[in-house]
Amino acid sequence: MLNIVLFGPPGAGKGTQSEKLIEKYKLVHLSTGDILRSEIAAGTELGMKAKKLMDAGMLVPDEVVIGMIDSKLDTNKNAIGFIFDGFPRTIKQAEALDKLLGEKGTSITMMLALEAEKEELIKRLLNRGKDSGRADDQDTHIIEKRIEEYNNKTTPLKDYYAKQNKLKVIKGVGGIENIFQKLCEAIDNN
Ligand code: B4P
Repeated sequence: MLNIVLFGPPGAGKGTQSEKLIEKYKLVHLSTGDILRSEIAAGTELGMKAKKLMDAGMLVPDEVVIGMIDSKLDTNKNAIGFIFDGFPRTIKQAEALDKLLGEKGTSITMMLALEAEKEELIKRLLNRGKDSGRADDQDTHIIEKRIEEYNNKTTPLKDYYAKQNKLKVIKGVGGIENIFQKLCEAIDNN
């Protein structure tokens, strides 16, 4: 199986590049952000709890997102691989993912880490906020909180995957097509 963790700060291009990668490599796209937003849209209890945290730019509890991924892995038993977009975001989530995949006889192939400067991230997210209706994209302070959460809780994952020799860092600035080509090269040369 080809199992990719697409990694990066909020606005780095994870969602954007996932769309292109799933089309080319026929992988199943698992975005915890998208799953949480669909729970919010459906008005579930989980969604309502998550909304408060997401609107404040904070991470949702590990148990919640781990449970969501567990059930999605079960409903996609015949997949040839997965793109994990926005998951894992903490060491606890990464350890849980390794365990879940191990139980299914597979593992993470690589982490592709997109990098971009804070100013660029804020600009992109505020721009998306004009149309997306996402509360977390419309306020500079909330965006800064999301970046702070990323710096504190999520960046240690780079070391986690580097120690397993699975980390590939890609510059996430420039044309979307150009970044996509760099991601494809990293996958094809693996
Ligand atoms: P996510 O939905 O994962 O979203 P994101 O990090 O904000 O954005 P992404 O990186 O996918 O956006 P993209 O650059 O593609 O998370 C939202 C919230 O959900 C989190 O804050 C958290 O509360 C919660 N959550 C999700 N997963 C969780 C987990 N595992 N644990 C705990 N909590 C979790 O797009 C941004 C914009 O940039 C777009 O408008 C795009 O068009 C533009 N763009 C992309 N590439 C560009 C480029 N090269 N040049 C110019 N613009 C570009």
